[in-house]
Amino acid sequence: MTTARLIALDQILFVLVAAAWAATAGIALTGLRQPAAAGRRTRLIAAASCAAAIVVTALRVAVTAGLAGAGWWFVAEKVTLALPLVVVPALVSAAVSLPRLLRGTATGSTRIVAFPLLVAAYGAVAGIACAVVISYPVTAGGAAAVLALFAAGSAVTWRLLGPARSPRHGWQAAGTCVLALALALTIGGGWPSGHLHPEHDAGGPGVSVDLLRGPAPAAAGGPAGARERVRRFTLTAQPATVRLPSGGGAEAWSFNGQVPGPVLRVRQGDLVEVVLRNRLPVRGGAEQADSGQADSGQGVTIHWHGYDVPAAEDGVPGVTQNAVWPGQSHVYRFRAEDAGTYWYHSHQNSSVAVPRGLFGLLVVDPAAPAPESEDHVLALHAFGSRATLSVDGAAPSDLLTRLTLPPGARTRLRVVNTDTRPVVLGLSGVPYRIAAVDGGDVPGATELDGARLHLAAGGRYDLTFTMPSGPVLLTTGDRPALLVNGPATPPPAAGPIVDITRYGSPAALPDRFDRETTWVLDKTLAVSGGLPRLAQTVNGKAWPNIPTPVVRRGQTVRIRVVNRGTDTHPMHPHGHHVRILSRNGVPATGLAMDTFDVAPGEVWEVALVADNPGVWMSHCHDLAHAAQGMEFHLAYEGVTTPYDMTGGNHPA
Ligand SMILES: [Cu+2]
Repeated sequence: MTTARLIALDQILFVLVAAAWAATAGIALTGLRQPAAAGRRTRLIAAASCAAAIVVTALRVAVTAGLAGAGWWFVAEKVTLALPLVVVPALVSAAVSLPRLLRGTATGSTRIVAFPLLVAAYGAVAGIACAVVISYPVTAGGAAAVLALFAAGSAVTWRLLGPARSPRHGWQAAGTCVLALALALTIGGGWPSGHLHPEHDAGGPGVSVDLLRGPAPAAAGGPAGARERVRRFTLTAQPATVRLPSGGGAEAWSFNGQVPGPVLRVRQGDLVEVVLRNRLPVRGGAEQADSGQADSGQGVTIHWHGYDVPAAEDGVPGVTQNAVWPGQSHVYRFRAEDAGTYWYHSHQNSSVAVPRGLFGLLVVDPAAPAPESEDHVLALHAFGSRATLSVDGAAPSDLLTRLTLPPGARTRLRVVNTDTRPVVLGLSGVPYRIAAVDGGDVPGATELDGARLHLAAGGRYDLTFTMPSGPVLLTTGDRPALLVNGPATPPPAAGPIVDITRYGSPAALPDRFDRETTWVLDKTLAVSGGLPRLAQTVNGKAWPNIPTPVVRRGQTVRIRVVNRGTDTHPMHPHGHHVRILSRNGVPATGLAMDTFDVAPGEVWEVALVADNPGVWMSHCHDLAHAAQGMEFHLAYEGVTTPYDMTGGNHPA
């Protein structure tokens, strides 16, 4: 059974275990309070229920043992806390309560029979609480809170089951529980304090991220300076309406009035200069816009997704710049050193802004002539529930898009997933190769025929093939999205999904690491936005309380990413591509990726070479997950940022 299935089964079982013990205790108490003869049948039912509870408890132990095989991260709190709290009273119930219920002995034995059953029920409920409150690593606060409630409940129950009961005991019991919880929270250190930039203390006095800029055209100079091409673009954030061919539509935010924004197509080696202007509506009217006052409407930035630009050009509000408010502008500059397929999007309120349209495509053509005569860039994006495709920056379509290509033409389709969910791609009618992943060429890309591809949110695949005489069909999910040279339609690809981590020929990978770090992803109770809430967490904490990994320039870092939750997380470290080392212990070919999809139960190991100093955002590219806490910084020693989350800066 896969780890993901074991995680799901475990979640069902811990509810079943709690229900079974609660039912057993309830039935037993009823039977024990009835006269000896009349209660006999009820007590036998309680005995049967007890046996069933023992069986489901044993099942949960077995499932936990199975999960332990996938790694300690999946079971730490279960083995140390959740299971002992139910297994120990379950064993006592089997030894003490079960024989007595079967014998029918009742009079005077209520306390000794019912107490272990009730405690087993409390233990099982405490196990559910563990799942909500505690992630990995197990925290003293969470463990103390669960233990205190369990102990208080058990103590009060022992008292209430005793001979002398009075209403006063009830109040004492309630008081004990409240005191226990308060004590537990105090021992646990209470809620962690929110800090906006933990990396401020990391490097002491150092260089500001603001100084890590791209080259200015005037400063380019040098022997090659005279031949340098500067490509200038202006992107204006403004409202627009998206009309879908099926009849639907959406009020959008756009760059230059179009969604997706313009395709920025440059050549490797070009200096790219982009002026961002914000002409989105102002909350307080034109006066406020003129004053450039912060938080006066929807702020905008541009993040170059997958392009490892100098830190100051990375477009993250509160980290590398302030959000650009309506009426304001900002200039980005970077040299297009790497050829490939990329995209850009706003990083201010990104979980709202990107789905709403503030994105576009960036293609860097190689300096040497490309072998393909046909080269098209395809953006996948969902407007609400409508999946759409845009070809070469044209208006998106939720119907089948048609394209005509000359047979025999060497063709490259650059597929960009600008959505917040992964998509399964199928290309049929022609054998093809994945020539590039996340912008980088794949060495030794083998030919695929009928195979399907899993593309992470934010990820890109370049698919290359020679256009056949017949038609070619691209499907996204179950949807026929692009038909080349119809009207005949080939059957959709239905082959197995390619394991992208094992595609291409093996790359030379680092075998020595200067640092190791583990990110355990989960959904758990954590403080986010100043309040405890069910958050998407990394190592049990949510933004801004996730500690900042600090690296030194030149270090090679091994990052282990463990997903112990039930959601898929496309992890996206800014400013770097990581080399995939392994997935679930299976060695990878070492492809370089900037967005990698960690499915439930998976363990990925990736290598990051710290070669781009800065303070970098690192987050889940399911942007709703980022907004729910799954984002943090990766900082370089000696690099500080003058920006923070005040003034309306809000990256998620
Ligand atoms: Cu996520």
